[in-house]
Amino acid sequence: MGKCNNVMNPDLKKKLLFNMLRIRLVEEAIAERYSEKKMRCPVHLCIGQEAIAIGVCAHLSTKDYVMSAHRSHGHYLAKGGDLKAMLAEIYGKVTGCSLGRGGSMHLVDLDAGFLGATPIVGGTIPIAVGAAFGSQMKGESRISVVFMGEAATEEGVFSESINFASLKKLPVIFVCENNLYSVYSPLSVRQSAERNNSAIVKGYGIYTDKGDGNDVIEIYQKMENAVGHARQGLGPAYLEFDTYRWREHCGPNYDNNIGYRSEEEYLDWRKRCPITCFEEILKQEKVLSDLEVKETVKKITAEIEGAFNFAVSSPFPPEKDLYHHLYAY
Ligand SMILES: Cc1ncc(C[n+]2csc(CCOP(=O)(O)OP(=O)(O)O)c2C)c(N)n1
Ligand SMILES: [Mg+2]
Repeated sequence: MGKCNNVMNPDLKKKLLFNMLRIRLVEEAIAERYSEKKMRCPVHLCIGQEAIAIGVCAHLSTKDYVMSAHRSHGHYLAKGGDLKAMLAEIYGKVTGCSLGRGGSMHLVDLDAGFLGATPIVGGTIPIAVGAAFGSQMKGESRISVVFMGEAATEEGVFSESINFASLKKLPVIFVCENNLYSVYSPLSVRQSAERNNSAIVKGYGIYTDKGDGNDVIEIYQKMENAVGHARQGLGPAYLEFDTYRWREHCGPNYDNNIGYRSEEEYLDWRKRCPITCFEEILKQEKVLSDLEVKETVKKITAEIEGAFNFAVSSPFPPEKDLYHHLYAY
C-alpha cells in the first residue's frame, strides 16, 4: 500500500473502497448464516481477496464478458451481478441466477455480462478464450476477462488457451489470483521454486504484469494498461496478483489450526487487509470521513438484509420442472 495515486479522483477511490466493502459484508453475512443449514451448497469465500475483483472490473462495462471459477462471489458482484439472485441461488431457490440449480459455484448473470462460473479448475479459461474469439470474428469491441486461482495455471488447458489466444491476438485478459494455496497444498509442493508464470506467459508472446493483489489502486492501474492493450487489438494480457484467502478453502470457518499454514502467516496477511489499509489511506488524505463509512455500512447492510429476505422467502424450483434445463437441444 501507500502507492495510492493522489491525482486519482476521490469519488473513484471511494467507489473502489465501498465496492470492496460490499463484497466483504455480503460474504460475512453468508458466513454468519451458514450454520443455519439453509444454504445447502458449498461456499468458497473470497474474504481478503476483494481488491482484485474490484480493481479489475472497474474497467469493464456491461457489454464486456467475465468468467470465473469456484471462488466467484466477488467477481460476480464486482461485474454488476444481481445480489438478490446470487443469494437466492445459494439458497437453491427458483429466483436464483441459475434458477436454483447450480448453487454458489454456478453463478451467471448475462444482463451484467457475467457469462458464468464453474468449479472445474481451469475449466472456464478456454470458454473465455472462445468468447473472445467470437467477439473478434463478429467485429465486436468487447473484451473477455477470466479470473482464475494460481492452481489453474498448472492445468494443461491453461497452456493451450494462452497459446491460441496469443496466436489469434484475442481480446482476452487472464487474471490470476495467487493466494499461495490450492486447498491445503502450498506452492512449494506443486511448482518448482524457479517457476515464473509471467516469464512463461510472456514466452507465448503475451503482455504480462504482476503486482500486489491487496492494493486496489495498483490493480486498477495495471488493469488500465492491460485493458488499453486488449482494446487496441494488440492481443491478450495476463495479470497475476498476490493475495491471501482468510477463511478455510471451502466453508465459512477459519482452519489455520489444522496445520497446512501457520497462524503467523495468516496474521501477517490480515495486517495487509485490502479494505482497512485503503480506508486508512483515504482518511489520511482527508477524502473520507468516519461518518461516511458508517453511513455506507448502514446502506449496504440494509441492501444485504433485503436480499437475504428475498432469498429466504423465495420458493424452491417446482417438482414438475425437475427435468427442465438438463440438456440444450
Ligand atoms: C480439474 C479439477 N481438479 C481438482 C479440483 C478440486 N479443487 C477444487 S478447488 C481447488 C483448488 C484450486 O486452487 P486455486 O485455483 O489456486 O484457487 P483457490 O481455491 O486458491 O482460490 C481444487 C484442487 C477441481 N475442482 N477441478
Ligand atoms: Mg490458490
